[in-house]
Amino acid sequence: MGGVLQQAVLMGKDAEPAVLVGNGVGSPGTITASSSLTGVTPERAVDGLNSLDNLNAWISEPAGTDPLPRWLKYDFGDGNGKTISEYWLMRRAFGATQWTPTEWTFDGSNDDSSWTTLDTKASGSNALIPEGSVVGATDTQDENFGKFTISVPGLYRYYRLNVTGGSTYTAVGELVLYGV
Ligand SMILES: [Ca+2]
Repeated sequence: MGGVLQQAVLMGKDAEPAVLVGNGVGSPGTITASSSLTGVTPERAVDGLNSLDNLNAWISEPAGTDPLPRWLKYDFGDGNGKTISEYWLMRRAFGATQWTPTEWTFDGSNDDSSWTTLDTKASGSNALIPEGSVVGATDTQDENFGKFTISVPGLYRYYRLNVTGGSTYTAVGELVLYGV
Protein backbone atom coordinates (compact mmCIF):
# COMPACT_ATOMS: atom_id res chain seq x y z
CA MET A 1 0.00 0.00 0.00
CA GLY A 2 1.33 3.42 -0.90
CA GLY A 3 2.26 5.82 1.83
CA VAL A 4 -0.11 8.49 0.55
CA LEU A 5 -3.15 6.22 0.71
CA GLN A 6 -2.19 4.97 4.14
CA GLN A 7 -1.85 8.54 5.34
CA ALA A 8 -5.26 9.43 3.89
CA VAL A 9 -6.88 6.51 5.75
CA LEU A 10 -5.25 7.56 8.98
CA MET A 11 -6.33 11.16 8.52
CA GLY A 12 -9.91 10.03 7.89
CA LYS A 13 -9.89 8.04 11.11
CA ASP A 14 -8.38 10.92 13.04
CA ALA A 15 -11.10 13.26 11.79
CA GLU A 16 -13.90 11.30 13.49
CA PRO A 17 -15.20 13.53 16.30
CA ALA A 18 -15.57 11.91 19.69
CA VAL A 19 -16.73 13.05 23.12
CA LEU A 20 -13.71 14.56 24.85
CA VAL A 21 -15.38 16.14 27.88
CA GLY A 22 -18.62 15.27 29.69
CA ASN A 23 -21.41 12.86 28.69
CA GLY A 24 -19.92 9.81 30.39
CA VAL A 25 -16.31 10.56 29.49
CA GLY A 26 -15.67 12.80 32.46
CA SER A 27 -13.22 15.64 32.62
CA PRO A 28 -9.59 15.05 31.58
CA GLY A 29 -8.67 18.70 32.08
CA THR A 30 -9.62 21.53 34.40
CA ILE A 31 -12.85 23.51 34.40
CA THR A 32 -13.15 26.92 36.03
CA ALA A 33 -15.73 29.71 36.06
CA SER A 34 -15.97 33.44 36.61
CA SER A 35 -17.67 32.63 39.92
CA SER A 36 -19.82 29.98 41.52
CA LEU A 37 -22.24 29.67 44.41
CA THR A 38 -21.40 27.26 47.23
CA GLY A 39 -21.72 23.64 46.12
CA VAL A 40 -22.59 24.40 42.49
CA THR A 41 -19.04 24.55 41.24
CA PRO A 42 -17.91 24.52 37.59
CA GLU A 43 -17.08 20.80 37.92
CA ARG A 44 -20.81 20.22 38.22
CA ALA A 45 -21.17 21.16 34.55
CA VAL A 46 -19.15 18.10 33.48
CA ASP A 47 -20.24 15.52 36.09
CA GLY A 48 -22.61 13.67 33.75
CA LEU A 49 -25.55 14.29 36.09
CA ASN A 50 -28.49 16.65 35.94
CA SER A 51 -31.06 15.81 38.56
CA LEU A 52 -33.78 17.90 40.16
CA ASP A 53 -31.22 18.46 42.90
CA ASN A 54 -29.71 21.66 41.57
CA LEU A 55 -26.29 20.72 42.92
CA ASN A 56 -25.66 18.96 39.60
CA ALA A 57 -25.26 22.28 37.79
CA TRP A 58 -22.81 25.15 37.70
CA ILE A 59 -24.44 28.31 39.00
CA SER A 60 -22.71 31.68 39.05
CA GLU A 61 -22.87 34.29 41.73
CA PRO A 62 -25.52 36.98 41.09
CA ALA A 63 -25.06 40.04 38.92
CA GLY A 64 -24.09 42.21 41.88
CA THR A 65 -20.83 40.29 42.35
CA ASP A 66 -20.42 38.63 38.91
CA PRO A 67 -21.86 40.90 36.22
CA LEU A 68 -22.14 39.73 32.61
CA PRO A 69 -20.19 38.51 30.78
CA ARG A 70 -19.73 35.39 32.91
CA TRP A 71 -17.71 32.44 31.76
CA LEU A 72 -17.15 28.72 32.03
CA LYS A 73 -13.65 27.76 30.86
CA TYR A 74 -12.08 24.43 30.00
CA ASP A 75 -8.29 23.89 30.06
CA PHE A 76 -7.04 20.71 28.37
CA GLY A 77 -3.57 21.28 29.81
CA ASP A 78 -0.14 22.26 28.59
CA GLY A 79 0.73 20.50 25.32
CA ASN A 80 -2.68 18.84 25.19
CA GLY A 81 -4.65 21.15 22.89
CA LYS A 82 -7.74 19.78 21.14
CA THR A 83 -9.74 20.64 18.05
CA ILE A 84 -13.32 21.01 19.25
CA SER A 85 -15.87 20.77 16.46
CA GLU A 86 -19.09 20.72 18.45
CA TYR A 87 -20.25 21.71 21.91
CA TRP A 88 -23.43 20.75 23.72
CA LEU A 89 -25.25 22.58 26.51
CA MET A 90 -27.94 21.38 28.90
CA ARG A 91 -30.03 23.54 31.20
CA ARG A 92 -29.93 22.90 34.91
CA ALA A 93 -32.71 20.51 35.86
CA PHE A 94 -34.02 22.41 38.86
CA GLY A 95 -35.98 25.35 37.44
CA ALA A 96 -34.84 24.58 33.91
CA THR A 97 -36.26 27.76 32.43
CA GLN A 98 -34.32 29.98 34.83
CA TRP A 99 -30.79 31.28 34.52
CA THR A 100 -30.00 29.54 31.24
CA PRO A 101 -27.63 31.60 29.07
CA THR A 102 -29.62 33.56 26.49
CA GLU A 103 -26.69 34.92 24.48
CA TRP A 104 -23.05 33.80 24.32
CA THR A 105 -19.88 33.21 22.36
CA PHE A 106 -17.79 30.05 22.36
CA ASP A 107 -14.11 30.92 22.19
CA GLY A 108 -10.73 29.22 21.88
CA SER A 109 -7.30 30.28 23.15
CA ASN A 110 -3.80 28.94 23.54
CA ASP A 111 -2.58 31.44 26.13
CA ASP A 112 -5.70 32.12 28.25
CA SER A 113 -5.43 35.75 27.23
CA SER A 114 -6.07 36.19 23.50
CA TRP A 115 -9.37 34.58 22.48
CA THR A 116 -10.71 33.59 19.06
CA THR A 117 -14.50 33.60 18.71
CA LEU A 118 -15.53 30.22 17.26
CA ASP A 119 -19.31 30.58 17.54
CA THR A 120 -21.70 33.43 18.33
CA LYS A 121 -25.25 33.04 19.57
CA ALA A 122 -27.57 36.05 19.56
CA SER A 123 -30.13 37.05 22.19
CA GLY A 124 -32.86 34.46 22.64
CA SER A 125 -30.61 31.48 21.95
CA ASN A 126 -31.74 29.81 25.18
CA ALA A 127 -34.62 28.63 22.97
CA LEU A 128 -32.09 26.36 21.24
CA ILE A 129 -31.53 24.36 24.45
CA PRO A 130 -34.36 21.89 25.22
CA GLU A 131 -36.19 22.12 28.54
CA GLY A 132 -36.65 18.34 28.88
CA SER A 133 -33.82 17.96 31.35
CA VAL A 134 -36.13 19.17 34.11
CA VAL A 135 -37.73 15.77 34.57
CA GLY A 136 -35.20 13.16 35.58
CA ALA A 137 -32.59 12.28 38.15
CA THR A 138 -30.05 11.06 35.58
CA ASP A 139 -31.65 12.68 32.60
CA THR A 140 -28.65 13.47 30.44
CA GLN A 141 -29.96 11.87 27.25
CA ASP A 142 -28.75 13.37 24.00
CA GLU A 143 -32.15 14.88 23.12
CA ASN A 144 -31.96 17.18 26.14
CA PHE A 145 -28.90 19.00 24.86
CA GLY A 146 -28.64 22.06 22.66
CA LYS A 147 -26.02 21.07 20.07
CA PHE A 148 -23.82 23.66 18.42
CA THR A 149 -21.37 23.13 15.58
CA ILE A 150 -18.18 25.12 15.11
CA SER A 151 -17.83 25.93 11.44
CA VAL A 152 -14.08 26.60 11.51
CA PRO A 153 -12.49 24.52 14.29
CA GLY A 154 -8.89 25.03 15.36
CA LEU A 155 -6.40 23.53 17.76
CA TYR A 156 -6.70 25.22 21.15
CA ARG A 157 -5.74 24.42 24.73
CA TYR A 158 -8.47 26.58 26.30
CA TYR A 159 -12.17 26.81 25.46
CA ARG A 160 -14.59 29.28 26.99
CA LEU A 161 -18.34 29.66 27.08
CA ASN A 162 -18.58 33.42 27.41
CA VAL A 163 -22.11 34.25 28.54
CA THR A 164 -23.09 37.73 27.39
CA GLY A 165 -26.83 37.54 28.05
CA GLY A 166 -29.01 36.02 30.76
CA SER A 167 -30.61 36.75 34.07
CA THR A 168 -29.41 37.52 37.59
CA TYR A 169 -27.52 34.22 37.73
CA THR A 170 -26.13 31.90 35.04
CA ALA A 171 -26.65 28.15 35.30
CA VAL A 172 -25.42 25.28 33.10
CA GLY A 173 -26.43 21.70 33.86
CA GLU A 174 -24.00 20.01 31.50
CA LEU A 175 -21.34 20.99 28.97
CA VAL A 176 -20.11 18.43 26.42
CA LEU A 177 -17.19 18.96 24.06
CA TYR A 178 -16.83 16.96 20.85
CA GLY A 179 -13.64 16.98 18.86
CA VAL A 180 -10.50 15.23 17.73
CA1 LIG B 1 -24.14 18.40 35.78
